[in-house]
Amino acid sequence: MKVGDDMKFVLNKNTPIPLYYQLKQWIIEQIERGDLKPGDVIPSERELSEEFEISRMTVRQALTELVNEGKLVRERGKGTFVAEPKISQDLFRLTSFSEDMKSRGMTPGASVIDVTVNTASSVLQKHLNVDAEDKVLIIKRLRMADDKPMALETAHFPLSKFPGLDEQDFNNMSIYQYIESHYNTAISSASQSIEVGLANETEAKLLDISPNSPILLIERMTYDGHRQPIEYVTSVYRGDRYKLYVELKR
Ligand code: 16G
Repeated sequence: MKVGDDMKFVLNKNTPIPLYYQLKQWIIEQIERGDLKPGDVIPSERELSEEFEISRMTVRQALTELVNEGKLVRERGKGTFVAEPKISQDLFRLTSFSEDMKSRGMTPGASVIDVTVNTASSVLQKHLNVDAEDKVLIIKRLRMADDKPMALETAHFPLSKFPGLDEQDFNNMSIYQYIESHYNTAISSASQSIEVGLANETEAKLLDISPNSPILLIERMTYDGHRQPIEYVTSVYRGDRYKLYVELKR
């Protein structure tokens, strides 16, 4: 932010548009134009109120709304910064995390937290269409974009359908790509539900957010070309880094 220019003329004190709102819009414009970049520091309330010749209350209202809307982040003892932009997930396209991140010019990452093979619980028998004695592979991974944690995924796969899948190393690799190329299986469709939640201590630590931060809880069932279940996943996405996008027709 170019403090030092004659800021007081940026805001128009002779219109009915509230000053806090004008300041807020001005900051949004700076972000959209790229004059303010993710991680840039925002001057203090005192500096802004002096530059713009407005009260600190007015500055605080503008900054607080921008923090609440996720455009700025406040770090205690450090200051207020421009937030990383949110990743918009298209709800009508079935993509993998790796494809999603690559299409945005980011490097996808995966760090395995836990891998287990169990007999199918009654819930998994139903979801994956398997019997009680069938084995299910459960993979818990932290997903990253450019090395920053974005989501926690717990994926369940029927091992009878994918023999040997449990022997793979799933760090930094695409499971969808592996399944499609090694098992002659097309990942064709999925059904998904999305809910809002608050991060517990463990999730917060892994995702590098504060406990009780807003998160998106996504549950997905993925099917092959014959509408046979391939995967059941529960994921926790960072609410400060994700937004959901749909194209509507009428
Ligand atoms: C996405 C899927 C998840 C899938 C993963 C595969 C959602 C909510 N989840 O994150 O079901 O397991 O992609 O990604 O979209 P990969 O091929 O990069 O391993």
